[in-house]
Amino acid sequence: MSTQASAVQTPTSFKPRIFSGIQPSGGLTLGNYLGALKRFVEKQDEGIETIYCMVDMHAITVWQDPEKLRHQTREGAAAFIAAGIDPKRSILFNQSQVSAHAELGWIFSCIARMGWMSRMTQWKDKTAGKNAEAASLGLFAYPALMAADILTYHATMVPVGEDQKQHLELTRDIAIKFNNDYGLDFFPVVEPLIEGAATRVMSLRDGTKKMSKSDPSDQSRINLTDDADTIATKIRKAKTDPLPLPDSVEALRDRPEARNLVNIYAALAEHSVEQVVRDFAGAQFGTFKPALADLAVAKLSPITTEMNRLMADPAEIDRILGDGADRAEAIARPILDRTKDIVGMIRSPKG
Ligand code: AQP
Repeated sequence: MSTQASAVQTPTSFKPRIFSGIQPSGGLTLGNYLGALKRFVEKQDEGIETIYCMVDMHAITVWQDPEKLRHQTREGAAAFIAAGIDPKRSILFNQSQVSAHAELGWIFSCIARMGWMSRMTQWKDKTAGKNAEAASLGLFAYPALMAADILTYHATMVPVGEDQKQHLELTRDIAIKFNNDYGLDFFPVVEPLIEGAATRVMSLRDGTKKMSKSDPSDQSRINLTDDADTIATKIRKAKTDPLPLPDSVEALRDRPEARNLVNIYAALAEHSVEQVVRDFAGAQFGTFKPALADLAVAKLSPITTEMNRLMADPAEIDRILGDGADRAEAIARPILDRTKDIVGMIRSPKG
């Protein structure tokens, strides 16, 4: 993909702006925290304009219980704030409150090609072994809506985990094709920001599978709502191999479970993987796992406590999301209006 990448470059006139989102399709996991949330906070603290979203319209591409969806959306917002997102400095809202996402999503569904969509590995993974004919049209079209989420703000950078790389390439292709089709430089060609030691946190039960909030096994993940004892138990029971930790990063290559735990340690401690390997060279998992559990509890427990405090006042979370939606709408609406003009749609003269 990205075959058209050289045709239209990001003009310097696009102001640096970050957009990213998380689906409230379950409780957030350590994977969401290390791959996304923690880095969202770093970007905010670097002083870049940051827009973050609970993407509830993406969540319903598979059926969600309505009460649970509302709860998970609020809980996800609480996780953002507890992890360090300041809703005054960043914009924090839920996607369905800003209709520009759906409107631009439709326009992009008409730009994206069926062939592009059917090559998406997430679509293939989520329908593997199932009847793809019975999957929702929304699940197939998901990446076009994701492109709209990003481009309705003219965002230039998107911090994500490794699993979203292909969707961001598709976002670039949609922007490039739109710009080429209409002969102008309207949408930026976004940069994925995939950084750090834990861009792909793996399941605690299978080091070859991504840690995921919708994995049927709760033992496969650490949830941001887990208490200290649960975190320690899950780490103690995490699948490993019988060897001690090696003295080089290369020696972890064919040991997916050991590599995953080392990567998690490095990301939580904010050390390099090399340093963690140096510190624990020759250690048995009986030594390493308790050290990892202590570190995970020290880093995650304050977040869980703050999430619980925030969740005691759901009306305040709704107020924060509503305020964020108003500020998001103010950025998105003029960009959507201009898109409609470019495409040839008549808008009300009343504006
Ligand atoms: N295991 C992971 N490691 C690193 N980053 C991860 N992310 C998700 N899982 C990991 C990053 O979190 C952000 C939000 O992801 P999402 O909720 O929109 O969807 P997802 O990637 O499909 O996450 P899940 O947990 O696997 O959700 P379900 O189970 O509902 O499909 C993204 O930046 C993602 O890269």
